[in-house]
Amino acid sequence: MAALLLAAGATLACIAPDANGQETRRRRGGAEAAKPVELTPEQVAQFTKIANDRKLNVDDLLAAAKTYMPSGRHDDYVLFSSGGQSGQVFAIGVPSMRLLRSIAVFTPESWQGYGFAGMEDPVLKGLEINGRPVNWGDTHHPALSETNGDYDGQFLFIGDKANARVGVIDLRDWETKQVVKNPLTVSDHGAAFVTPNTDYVIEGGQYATVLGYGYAPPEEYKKSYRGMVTMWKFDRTKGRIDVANSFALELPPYWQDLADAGKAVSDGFFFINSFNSEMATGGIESGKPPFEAGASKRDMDYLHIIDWKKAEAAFRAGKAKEINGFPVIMLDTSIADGILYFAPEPKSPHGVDVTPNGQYMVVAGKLDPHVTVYSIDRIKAAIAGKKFSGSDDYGVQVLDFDAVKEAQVELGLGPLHTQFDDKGYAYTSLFLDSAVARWSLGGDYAKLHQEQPWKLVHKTSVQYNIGHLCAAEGDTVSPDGNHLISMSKWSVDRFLTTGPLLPQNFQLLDIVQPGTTMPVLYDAPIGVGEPHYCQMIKADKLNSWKVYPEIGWNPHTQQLDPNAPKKGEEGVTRNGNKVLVKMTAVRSHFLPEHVEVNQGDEVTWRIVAAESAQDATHGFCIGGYNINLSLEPGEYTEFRFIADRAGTYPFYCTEFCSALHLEMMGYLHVKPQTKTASAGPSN
Ligand code: CUK
Ligand code: CUA
Repeated sequence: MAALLLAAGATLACIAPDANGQETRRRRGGAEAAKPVELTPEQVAQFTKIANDRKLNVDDLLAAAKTYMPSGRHDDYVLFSSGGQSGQVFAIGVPSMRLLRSIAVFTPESWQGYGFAGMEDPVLKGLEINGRPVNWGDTHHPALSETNGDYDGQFLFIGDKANARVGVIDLRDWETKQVVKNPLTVSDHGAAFVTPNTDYVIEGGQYATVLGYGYAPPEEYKKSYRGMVTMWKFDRTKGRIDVANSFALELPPYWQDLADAGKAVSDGFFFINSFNSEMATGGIESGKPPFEAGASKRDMDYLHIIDWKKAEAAFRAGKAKEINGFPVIMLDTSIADGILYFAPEPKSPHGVDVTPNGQYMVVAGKLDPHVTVYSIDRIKAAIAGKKFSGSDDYGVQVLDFDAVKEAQVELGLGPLHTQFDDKGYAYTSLFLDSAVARWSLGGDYAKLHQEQPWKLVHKTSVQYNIGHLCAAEGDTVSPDGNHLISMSKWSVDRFLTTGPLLPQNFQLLDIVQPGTTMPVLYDAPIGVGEPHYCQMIKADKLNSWKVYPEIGWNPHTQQLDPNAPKKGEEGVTRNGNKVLVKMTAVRSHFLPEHVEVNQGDEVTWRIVAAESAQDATHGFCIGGYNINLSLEPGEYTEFRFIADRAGTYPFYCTEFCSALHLEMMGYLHVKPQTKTASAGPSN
């Protein structure tokens, strides 16, 4: 029996992955080479019966045919979505809408092993704020790295609104490498957005505070509170944000909202919409107008136009002032150097999105049924010609609205965010209408479509209350224009009830046909967090590793680690009360299988997954010590802990890796300090 099991284990271990791979390839090849479908009368009858039994109409059948992925067939796109308050990022295949992976960013996640590698987990350490572990995040806006304004598939950034942090994910292994905390503000909103070559990752603020974690009472709001935007320098070779070469700009205490970088003709600028230029300070409890009223009084707020190349020059010229140890270009410098201008934007807008050619900036009305379109040519001309309508309370010059405005397009109630396709259309989410509006762009885009420029073309209802939307390659210089995701926030009546808390609803819309055809094809419930934004990249742009490049690879340094134990080096050594464990993991055993330490020892444990077959992942956990690792093929991990509780601790592999996976275990023996002490959890 044992021999049989061993044989089975060996079969699974050595042959199965290859056999699976071959099988998959064969099936895919078969599907690609398939003859054109011709339905026999019997098959038509079968379809008709199924459709009628399941109450499906022809549109439903078409939607199914457009989204169904046969087993083994890969999706065309990957959607990287914010996981909202889960602190994670989700990767979803499009058009099938299948969840491919979750990536822990601001919230440790035990399956991936992130956050459960003892005291030295580098990403976990990065979550500390002022010495306090802050192990969650409110992820909002993911941003794929770009080269020449096109997604390059190398990195993904995402902002944490609650704690003003930016996470960096390396798309070679889809793991979080770095979390940076903004030293100026407690929370943010306009993160993350990248410049067209990912020179900088933009993190805009939102709720104004006293920069650098300062204090002032609300009566001193105008004098002491400030907004900010931070330009995080990205080092592509290191795959890390280079904090030492990053800087921020002080902004008036309006609530900066979303950002978008200019591209092509507008490269060198970025744009931030804002609200609460009223500088309302709320106070409903003492009879003052609540924020929701006070911050929506004025007819106009300010689109922030920032020349980041000039800002970079000012920073390099030493013109920044340090706040909480971080360089900040103060408002007077931004005004004097022509870094910052404002353009009026109607009533508490939301979102600013730059068209693929970089020519136009679209700001959605939120409380106004229009989107307002600005042109970079007009903005540049107005700055050069000094066409100002005045300045704000802080001396920032405000460009004349009519001089910079290209068009206003009436779309419906609650416009929020805008995306683009390859046919000269823009798509705007309408929160209150619960619809996606398709409208026609003008200028150079007018020749791509048959519509009148700057006109609403069509609205498709979504269910319900859409926030962001996302088109295929929709933030690049060349969007694909076939799939669009509606990130619907309410899903009442769409799915089975899951208690009082319902999932969000990602709805897939088909935007291939121009004009008024734009059907919803698929509803995908998202039962984790309230995601805000996502970006969709062509799957073949991702060059992910199938296994780590070498056995002994350290994912934090992305290189072979000199400390990684090699086969034959396994064992336990001691130096005083410091114990070093060198371990390898290979189907289906750990070596060594017994590790003996004394209570109170400081244990450093080095473990390598000595595997090179794709998906031959092991786990490693020690119950009671809060340790769980994911050991992907080739991966090396070091973790440390104090063996402060005596007892006998089975450690085991947490991934079903072979037929003898249950046997892939061992014991950590922690010998009690004194002979009288009893071992175990009751001690
Ligand atoms: S915000 Cu969520 S719907 Cu944070 Cu991008 Cu507009
Ligand atoms: Cu290794 Cu289960």
